[in-house]
Amino acid sequence: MIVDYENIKFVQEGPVVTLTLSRPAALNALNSDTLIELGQAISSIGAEVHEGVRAVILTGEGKAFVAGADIAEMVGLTRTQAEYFSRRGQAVFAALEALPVPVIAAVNGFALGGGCELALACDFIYAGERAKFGQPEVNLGVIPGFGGTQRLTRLVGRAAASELIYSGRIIDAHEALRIGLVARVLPQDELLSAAMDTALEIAKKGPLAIAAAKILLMDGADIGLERACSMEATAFGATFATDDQTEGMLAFLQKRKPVFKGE
Ligand code: CO8
Repeated sequence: MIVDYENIKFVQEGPVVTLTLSRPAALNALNSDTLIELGQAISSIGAEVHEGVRAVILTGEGKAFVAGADIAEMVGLTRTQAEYFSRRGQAVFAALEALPVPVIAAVNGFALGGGCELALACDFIYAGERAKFGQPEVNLGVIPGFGGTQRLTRLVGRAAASELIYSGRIIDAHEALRIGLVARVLPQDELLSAAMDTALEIAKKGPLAIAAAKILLMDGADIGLERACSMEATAFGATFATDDQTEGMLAFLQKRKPVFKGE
């Protein structure tokens, strides 16, 4: 299935939706229209999860993933408008993060500023060898505004995050791997197929289990270990109230592949 947006390509192949940011003349920079479309695409995926969407791949067309929020659109914003723009972007990224299926960022090129923040709102990042990451907002006299000060710090720790955010330094895919920003670095021409292979592998698993694990990974990171482990025990118990648990364990014992229904 292909859905038409102006700045985003939405393609569903079986259980996997690929969203491609496609505004190559501005290196896929996020302007208001693109953010609105991204929000619409995310809501439509959320509504289709029960119809069999099991994973999402987010990537960019051309030499950029996303080169940031659109500077030409931001230059004249008032203080109030800038805060509103920041909150609107944060709401879209939060909706992406809250999807009950994994989202893989396949970073094909520049992921700068809001682009790096968009990748950070995904569950994990695969980087092509030409990928570049950074939070260069201080070069423009501003700070990250789409969650970067928070998500980057939570992912790579305060030392690496503060060094990147204060210096505006751009790093390559291998350095991003070293600091734990990305999960894998791939040859450029294998990036999308590797993301698709992983997405299809995820699609074979019990979707309720994946959704439960995603909530625990996200919410558990912000609370104490004891409470987080307690949440895990509750969620673990809840998986035993699903048909998928019975199917998964019986299939193992009967030496066959499970057929999960998400029930
Ligand atoms: N916004 C608007 N246009 C952009 C952006 C952008 N972020 N990035 C690139 N473009 C445009 C260029 O202006 C250029 O347009 P044109 O051809 O009309 O002159 C076109 O894309 C191609 O770019 P370049 O010619 O610069 O390409 P290069 O290969 O020479 O350089 C770079 C690529 C290094 C990526 C360079 O374009 C660059 O430095 N871009 C800006 C990167 C940046 O600073 N990003 C952070 C923006 S701020 C941000 O994201 C804040 C997020 C939070 C917002 C909160 C709301 C208030």
